[in-house]
Amino acid sequence: MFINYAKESKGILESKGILSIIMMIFLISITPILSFADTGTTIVPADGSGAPGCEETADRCFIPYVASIGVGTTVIFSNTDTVAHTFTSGNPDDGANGMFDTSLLMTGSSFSYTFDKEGTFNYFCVVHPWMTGVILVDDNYSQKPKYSDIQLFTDKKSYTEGDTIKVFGTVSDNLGIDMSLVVEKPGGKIIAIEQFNVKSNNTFETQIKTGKTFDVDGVYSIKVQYGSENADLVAFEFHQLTKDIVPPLLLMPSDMLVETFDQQGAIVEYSVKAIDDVDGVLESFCNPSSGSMFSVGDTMVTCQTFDNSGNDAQKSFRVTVQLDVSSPIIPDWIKEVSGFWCNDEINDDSFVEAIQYLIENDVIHVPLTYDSGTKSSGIIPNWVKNNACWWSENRISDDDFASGLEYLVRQGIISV
Ligand SMILES: [Cu+2]
Repeated sequence: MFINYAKESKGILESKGILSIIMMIFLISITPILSFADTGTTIVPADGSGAPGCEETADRCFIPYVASIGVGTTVIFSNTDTVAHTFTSGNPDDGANGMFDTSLLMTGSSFSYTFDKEGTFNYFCVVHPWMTGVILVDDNYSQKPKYSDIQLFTDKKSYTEGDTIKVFGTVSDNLGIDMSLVVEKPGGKIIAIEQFNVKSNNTFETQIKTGKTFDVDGVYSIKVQYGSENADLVAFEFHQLTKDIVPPLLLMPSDMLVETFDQQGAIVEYSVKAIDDVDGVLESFCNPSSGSMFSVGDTMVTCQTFDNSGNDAQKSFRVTVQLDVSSPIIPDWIKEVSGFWCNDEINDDSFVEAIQYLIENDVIHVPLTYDSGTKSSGIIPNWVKNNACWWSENRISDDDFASGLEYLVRQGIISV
């Protein structure tokens, strides 16, 4: 603790020299300044009090400015500042009264004095007369309630993994002791205990990092205890980050049967969708891809998708491409019907109706494609009509015309 350090400081100084002085200034400058009412009181000069100005601050030039102690308490005057000061009983106007005097106290040095009688004792620094302080010695000091109201806050009401909880507040009276803090998780189990200083301006602050001990969601509480009697409580919610461990779902087509006249196989189009409980609709990747050439026989199409948390799903379906060895049978007089369409004597719908009628009644035989998985726009492409025109004029073969009809079947424009 700070007191012990101050008591030993002279010895350290004498034995270790300059390096120790530098070390000690550093240590003292980061050591919080407290008064310990029960075990003794330490009074220090405010940092930089060698220049005027501290007398206008809330803390004044000696900290604490007013030290309340009981009879028999030993006060330690410790020079934690970077310049020499004196702690001299009396006041700047009347001068030293001879009760106590540290004389010129160098940086890092301390001086102790025990107050044996009640009274109000003023003191000052001879070198810097704007520095004044008061010591109140009270015979009943130990019987006084060591009680302080506490106001306790957290910077937020809700936290999640990785957050730092800022805890801060004020006390009505500085008891000169450490404040203790306890964090409880839902169910009341203590997961953290900490001790920290109350500052000389009656405020306190500390931080709690949410770590592995924050392992359930719910309402956590922070309790601070200050002195033997008083405590305050603040609650906050904690939620773990939600982790997506559920894989996405692939929505697959049924197995497909495709007929073709082409010995190379058939172009097969299909559609695969993927959804995820967290990420919504996802992209999927299939091999072989939709719209590629499938050779005659069975092909397993394997599809895969990933959600944004790296969970994956994999599914497959079968595409069977069947070679239709029979040649398309299209009676010659159908050319006449194609000619009607070509010359706009019948419209698209009538042509489709005619072809459908002839397929259904086995007058025309074309390869069939089941469950193509694609939705047609219902519009007959120009090239199909061109084919019909050319075929009616004997400019293209029956097979070429049949491939146009096959396209219409696959698109669902002609249903069979
Ligand atoms: Cu001084």
